[in-house]
Amino acid sequence: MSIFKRIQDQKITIKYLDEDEISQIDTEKIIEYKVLVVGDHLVGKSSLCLRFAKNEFNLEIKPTKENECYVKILKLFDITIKLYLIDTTSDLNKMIKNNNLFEDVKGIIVVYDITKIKSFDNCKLWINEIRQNVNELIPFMLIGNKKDLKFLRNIDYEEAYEKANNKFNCDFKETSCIELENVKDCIKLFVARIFYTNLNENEKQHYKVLFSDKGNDEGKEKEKKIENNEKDKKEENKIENNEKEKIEENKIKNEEKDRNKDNKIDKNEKDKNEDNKIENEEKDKKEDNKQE
Ligand SMILES: Nc1nc2c(ncn2[C@@H]2O[C@H](COP(=O)(O)OP(=O)(O)O)[C@@H](O)[C@H]2O)c(=O)[nH]1
Ligand SMILES: [Mg+2]
Repeated sequence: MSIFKRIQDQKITIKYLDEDEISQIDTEKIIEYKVLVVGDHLVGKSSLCLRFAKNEFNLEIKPTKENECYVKILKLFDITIKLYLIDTTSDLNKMIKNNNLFEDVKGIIVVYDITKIKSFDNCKLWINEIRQNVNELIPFMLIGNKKDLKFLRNIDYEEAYEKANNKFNCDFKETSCIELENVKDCIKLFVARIFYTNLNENEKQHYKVLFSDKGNDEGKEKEKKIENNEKDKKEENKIENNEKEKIEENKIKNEEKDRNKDNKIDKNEKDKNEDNKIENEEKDKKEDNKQE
């Protein structure tokens, strides 16, 4: 089963929801994933979180003194996932002593800098130590960051890929926090991995065709069904919103009409008053003339 391949080929889409879409979710149906981002100092853990959560990049980013949490809501098939990405300090010893940190963790992202050999070598340490503190089924992902610094590269893609697959038994990607979509795509893939890892046997049967390359046609059909359901729901919402908009528009139009009517009546009154005034003045003048 190749989750990554199917997502990369755009056969599976994972979408980040915007504020509007989030407000329409049934909160009871959200599943929550806590993911830790770990690795050596200066490899780009905070930058990765910042790019993921706010789509920002900052060359002058400050060192992380306390663990920080970034939240994002994603949609995978008919599932809504609330992802808590925890940006950690770069202190492995301190981390190991903090039991709360590993509670309910669903995945670990280990980051190194492709220009710094030591940060890559230390990944073994990070992975081995953390594996002793979390459930053995929890998926890990290795990320080689700063891939934009091509001329300073010290770790080959192939070398890291091979090590991730054969030694660490985890997924592998390279990222650059300077690029716009790259980090988000990478984290989406890991979310799909966590999702699949956490399915029970029955659920696996249900989602297997969606993830598997073999069941392409059946998978596509199922995906289409889900997509159509989503579309129908959206269409319903759209119609409802259109109705609401129309009612609002009519209300404004009627108010406008009423105001115009009032103004017209006011004007007529004024005109009449003005006419009376002139008439009276005329009369007065005539009276004056007569007296003279
Ligand atoms: N060129 C480049 N610089 C990066 C990238 N990611 C982070 N940096 C820079 O690397 C430095 C350390 O980043 P930071 O996120 O604080 O690393 P952390 O200590 O692991 O959290 C900062 O100056 C970042 O701007 C990247 O993808 N490319
Ligand atoms: Mg940091």
